[in-house]
Amino acid sequence: PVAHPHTCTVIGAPMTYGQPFVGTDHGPEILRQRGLRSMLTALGWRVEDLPDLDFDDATTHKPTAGIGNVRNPWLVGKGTEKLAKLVSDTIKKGRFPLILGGDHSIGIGSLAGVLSARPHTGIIWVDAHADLNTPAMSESGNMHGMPVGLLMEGVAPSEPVPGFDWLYQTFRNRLPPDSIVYVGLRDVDPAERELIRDLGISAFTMHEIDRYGIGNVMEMAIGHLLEKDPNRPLHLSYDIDAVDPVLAPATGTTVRGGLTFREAHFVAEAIAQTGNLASADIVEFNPTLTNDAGADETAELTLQIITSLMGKSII
Ligand code: HAR
Ligand code: MN
Ligand code: MN
Ligand code: MN
Repeated sequence: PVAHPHTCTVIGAPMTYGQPFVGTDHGPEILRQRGLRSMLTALGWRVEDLPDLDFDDATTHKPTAGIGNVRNPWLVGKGTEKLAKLVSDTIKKGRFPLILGGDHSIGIGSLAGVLSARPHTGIIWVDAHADLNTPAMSESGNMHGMPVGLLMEGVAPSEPVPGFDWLYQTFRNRLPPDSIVYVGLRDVDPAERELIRDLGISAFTMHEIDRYGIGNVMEMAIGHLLEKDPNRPLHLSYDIDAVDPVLAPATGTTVRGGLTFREAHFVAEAIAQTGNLASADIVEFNPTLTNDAGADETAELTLQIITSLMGKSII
């Protein structure tokens, strides 16, 4: 089964400002060089490949430093505004946005765009981390730890972070806590843990994956999102650090004890098989943080995961 619709718009989102390292900006170009387009074509997709978004032009006219506890809010804010508009427009044209990170702060733009075009979307967040921080909660100030927090109903700050006025004007839809499921968590901040418990957010951590197996976990995760509406559109946000760092070393915040090779693929295959997947991002690949072999291996794995989520089945 192939995910729908049939035209896929590849959106390069080479963001680095949501975390401390350069290098995540090379993700889109490397995946393209390794044959992303032909691989999508082979799966039956018509591909619209856009030039990467430019996230550097904001540096010339806005303050770039941290504000309060948040690092690079203007740069992340202006960049994710562009992404939100593009994602929303792409969906309204009936196309499948495939968003290539970049660090996970781009999730602010993806979620805002998806929720604007299709407010009822269910979100699958595959990550070692919950990314549920708000500026007030965050211990690091890095915005790649905040995309879910900034978009969730009842969690999002009532006043905009500097650079995020757009999120309080045109893109005001928020995500109800029961409209997201986490898969693969293993490094959650105390304040995030408290929110997950208090709001009853559905979370399948590595513990549940060990306990029930990835097959049952994906059935429960997808079941949670589709129980009221089997036709509900789904958005997948896949942080490559969900995968065990032995397999995916080229990423900024590795945490041991992650998804195995097959678990990493199964997650993508199970979501593709629903037929409901309507948009996706894959983020946090950083080829500069390890040796060449590690970067190659991570790039190849990322490409294979994309292939699986875009509909490749084994037979
Ligand atoms: N929770 C920590 C923070 O907010 C670590 C976040 C690390 N994030 C990512 N994204 N790589 O998942 O700073
Ligand atoms: Mn640049
Ligand atoms: Mn993440
Ligand atoms: Mn992560």
